[in-house]
Amino acid sequence: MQSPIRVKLMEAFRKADGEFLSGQALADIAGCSRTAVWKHIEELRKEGFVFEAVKKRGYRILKSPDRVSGEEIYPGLRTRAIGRVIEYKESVPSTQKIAHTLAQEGSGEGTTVIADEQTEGRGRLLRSWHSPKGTGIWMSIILKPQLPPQRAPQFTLIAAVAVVQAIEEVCGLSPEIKWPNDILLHGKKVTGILTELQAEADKINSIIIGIGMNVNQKADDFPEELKSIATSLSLEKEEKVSRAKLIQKVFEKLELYYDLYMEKGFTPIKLLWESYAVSIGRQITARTITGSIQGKALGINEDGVLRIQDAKGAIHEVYSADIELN
Ligand code: BTX
Repeated sequence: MQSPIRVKLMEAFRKADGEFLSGQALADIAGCSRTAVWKHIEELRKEGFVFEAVKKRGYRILKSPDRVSGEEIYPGLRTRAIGRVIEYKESVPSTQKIAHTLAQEGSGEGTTVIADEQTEGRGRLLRSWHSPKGTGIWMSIILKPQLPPQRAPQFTLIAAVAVVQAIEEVCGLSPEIKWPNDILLHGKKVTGILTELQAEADKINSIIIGIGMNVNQKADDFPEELKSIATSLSLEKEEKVSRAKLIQKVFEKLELYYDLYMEKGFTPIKLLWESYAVSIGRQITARTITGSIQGKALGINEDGVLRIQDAKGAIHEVYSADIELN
């Protein structure tokens, strides 16, 4: 648990947005003495925060370390449920595993596991997800919609729209979506989404949305086999990106579209998703576990299933596959 004084101080600094706050104002906001404020500021300095202190004006933050614990994310977070409880871990095998356990143990909707590093990050179909320390966003969000399990795949698409819009707003970049779960920048993967389920025959207990975002990796941080297919936001933007700010925006967008989906159904999400999809209208090859299908991607149906028309005019509905643009 973070000290409540510290949380209040961080919130005040976040709101001040680089402006000075006097020692007295900080003491009033945090409900403590000015000496206590000073002690907390000294502690924060040791952790990598850079403060400017000026007589009669007070303190302002010049630089914050790029961290992803609740302390950085709670201040200023404008959501009802998503990200309101954050389980932060420095290094774990996979945030998905922890989120599954938390969901089973009864953690509430919106609880999110975030790690600074994953040593066994997972993709779909037992593939691995490269999740090096201090560079990306590796997180798993628990949702508990009262829906039948068949609706679960739509959540990958809801999350994809949320991630694309968060990247647009925070970084000013324009990502595209490759069905079903890849977010691309200039044709290279910048984010992957893995949606998993805990369910009974007729109802979802929990959906675990795993989001892996490459944020501040340099080209050399990627292993050889990923160099030609993966990129990071900072490589594309050519400057460092605040992971905490981006996480907040993903939470806000995800909640917005989750609420919209629960209220109005999948149609508005489908329209948005299609507006970002790179594969629609193109010739593609879809490799499924049972074989490959070649043809034109027509779009997705109301369940989020990809529709492909082959050369003979037959229409195939694909639930899970890897897509190659021809
Ligand atoms: P996917 O199966 O679509 O993609 C996995 C493939 O992507 C790998 O086989 C590899 O080729 C490539 N890849 C691996 N790591 C990266 C990377 N960092 N950037 C770009 N490409 C990569 C995608 O699965 C779903 C990924 C979800 C990851 C999150 S992170 C938080 C949560 N915890 C966890 O273990 N997984 C999820």
